[in-house]
Amino acid sequence: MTISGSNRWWKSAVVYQVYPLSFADHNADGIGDIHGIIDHLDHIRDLGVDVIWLSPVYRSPHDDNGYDISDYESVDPRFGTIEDLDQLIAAVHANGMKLILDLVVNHTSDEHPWFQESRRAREGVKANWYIWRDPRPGTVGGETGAEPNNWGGSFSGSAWEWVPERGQYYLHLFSKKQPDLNWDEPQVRAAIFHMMNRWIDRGIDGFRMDVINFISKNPAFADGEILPTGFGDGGPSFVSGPLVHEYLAEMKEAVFGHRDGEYFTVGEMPGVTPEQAARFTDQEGGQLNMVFQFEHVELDHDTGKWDYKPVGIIDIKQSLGRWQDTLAESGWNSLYWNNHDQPRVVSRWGNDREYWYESATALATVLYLHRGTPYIYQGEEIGMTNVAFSDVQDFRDIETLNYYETAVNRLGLPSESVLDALRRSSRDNARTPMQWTSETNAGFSVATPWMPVNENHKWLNVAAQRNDPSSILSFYKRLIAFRHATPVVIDGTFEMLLPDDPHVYAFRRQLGDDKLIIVANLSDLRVSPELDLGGLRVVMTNHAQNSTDQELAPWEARVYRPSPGAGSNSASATNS
Ligand code: TEU
Ligand code: CA
Repeated sequence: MTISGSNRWWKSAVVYQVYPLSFADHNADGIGDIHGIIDHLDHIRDLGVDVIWLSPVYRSPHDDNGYDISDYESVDPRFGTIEDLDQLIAAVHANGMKLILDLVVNHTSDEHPWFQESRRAREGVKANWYIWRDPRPGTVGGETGAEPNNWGGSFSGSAWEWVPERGQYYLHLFSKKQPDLNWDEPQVRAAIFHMMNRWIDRGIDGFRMDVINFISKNPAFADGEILPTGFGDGGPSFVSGPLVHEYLAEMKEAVFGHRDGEYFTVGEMPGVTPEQAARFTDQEGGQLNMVFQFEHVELDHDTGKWDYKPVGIIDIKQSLGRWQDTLAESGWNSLYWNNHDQPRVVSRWGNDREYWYESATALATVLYLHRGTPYIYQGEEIGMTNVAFSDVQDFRDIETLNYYETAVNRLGLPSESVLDALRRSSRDNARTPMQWTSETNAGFSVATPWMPVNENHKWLNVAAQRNDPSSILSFYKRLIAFRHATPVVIDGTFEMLLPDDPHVYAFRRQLGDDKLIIVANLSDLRVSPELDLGGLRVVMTNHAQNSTDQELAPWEARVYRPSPGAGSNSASATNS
């Protein structure tokens, strides 16, 4: 596989993420499963999607909903069997799409046989497969303060767990049931690459790689700066760490080097900078097709994800614009508002009350016409919203529940304000069951779902939107078709317009003589942006009355293109 070359099909692809627990339950046990996905493949195909990214379906104790894997080569019984997965791969291909699997190899489950063996003793074949460290000198292992350093884990508490059998701690950047693999051990890398090859041989088309820029840790394991949680920030020691490029280059060679054809690779990379991303995805020397960056989805975090601060349109434009600019010459962007870890964008940066349809479609228009590969998270295409759970019992996510416990019981914060933070920022906002119909359990399952459905499924569902030309779903279909049919969207340059306008998101895409001007009002006000749109006509809009007026209604979005016959110099935005 070469990242360079003319057949870069993934640049024009649109990706749809399926979170299997919450997509569709076929066998009536309340949990989404592989046959449920097969049942609904026509929905995904009819959207115009090219690639499905399937979140983990491997065997797992589900401490973190499958991101804690105890067997990389088998399917968890709650989702079905390996034969079911083969059937899904075949059905996806038969529908003209591709399938990529989640690759979670920064860590395994503590129930993985590799870890079970590693934890037994300091000697042995797998003794070095995880990251083991002695207690701090002069302390007694297992007691507070004896941890090898001050790092906290992503899901609250220390990043170290004591194992008496070895008289050592192991590192877990996520839950204590997710021990970090030791990538510095060559046998670990070989085992992972072997497993990846087996999946490619089974017929999948690539991987989404979980926290893949965390795999290489600085061996000093230095204390980190103290955060409001009271723990140290280990980030500088492992975010895009010392050998990450070498390890990913080795992976690329071992898994794809001997293959013809181009596979899809996207690395999830919290904390990655645009400059680093350009190196990871460089056409020539890069190791991945694209990365998921986190900058824009952290703009509304103050001291941390549970500490909200308002974000303005200007901030979002500055951030996404910088990513467009830095990856303009080499490298490639991925484009997302949502995934299984993020609150729903129509609730977060749209207006899910008065302007639900308008804001969902305006946000889609803006993002999906940037340069890069767009990702749609299940339910985004119908404008699914955050969920207003009134009780902590309704939440399921380990990050959410651990935070609640810590905030209320250790930090002593009032439970009502902690609940407000959960309602705003919890990952469970993304994980409520997919809303197929207005019927019981939103048509997701005939049994009681593993987590509550959003009450708004009575009016907000796929069935209600499928045949309605003015629905969010129909708009997504038009937007995706437009993207596929318009080369300037894929290959054109990107230039931000009106960077200082606090309401309007506007930009120009250009390829040869063709160009697009995208103008979207991301506010509840009526606004008149100062753009010269002479010689251009509206080719797409989310607004019922197709006005040629300069004034934009709240959340109105328009895509302009040169009128037929208009000279190529006659129209430009007044930006320069
Ligand atoms: O997420 C990586 C990650 O950094 C998240 O912990 C993120 O910061 C957090 O969800 C924001 O609230 C990946 C997966 O997408 C996530 O579901 C897993 O829990 C995590 O890795 C561990 O595998
Ligand atoms: Ca099921």
